[in-house]
Amino acid sequence: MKRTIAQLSLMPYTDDDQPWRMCGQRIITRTWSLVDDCSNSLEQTQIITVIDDIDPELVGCPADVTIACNDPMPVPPVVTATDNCDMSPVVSGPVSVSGQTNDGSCSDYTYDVTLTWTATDARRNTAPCAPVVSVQDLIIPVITLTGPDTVDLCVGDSYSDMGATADDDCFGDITADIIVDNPVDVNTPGTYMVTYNVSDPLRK
Ligand SMILES: [Ca+2]
Ligand SMILES: [Ca+2]
Repeated sequence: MKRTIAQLSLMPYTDDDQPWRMCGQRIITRTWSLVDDCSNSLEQTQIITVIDDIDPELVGCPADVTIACNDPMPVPPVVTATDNCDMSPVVSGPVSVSGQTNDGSCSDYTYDVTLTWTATDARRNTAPCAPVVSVQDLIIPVITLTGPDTVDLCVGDSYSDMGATADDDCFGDITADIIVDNPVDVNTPGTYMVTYNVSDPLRK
């Protein structure tokens, strides 16, 4: 009796299933054994290669964060990874790249720091994680009067403004940047308001 192709394909087979290798692939050698009614046999092997084409996933990657210029830089957390095939994907990093300058510009004080972790599985599929720490000037300067809050004068008295100082959390002493609006006229009776205004260099 002749068997049909469909019937032959139902014959049992054996697999030599090699585990996942360092190169991230699994090879199955499938051997088909056919025996007809007269004990004539035939073996045919089939090589099945299974590859890993799915990237690993990082666990514990921190989110972007904004901090003030005098805040301490956050301590990088421990970042791990999982993978669909590789039980021990490699995590490298963090690699820190800072945009901070040292040339007297605003980016000396406000800048981004990018921390990059990379997970790599045995197949060399990779997944990056690159949160950004943004260092910003979040606090306005403080003005301190050098003289008293109130000055009483008689018409004709001599008067000179005693001024003020200004300090910023990022830029330090910015007294020189104070703009004074002084409408005092000692020859005209009245109440005058002297105004001091300063902006830190980022808000000019
Ligand atoms: Ca994978
Ligand atoms: Ca400031």
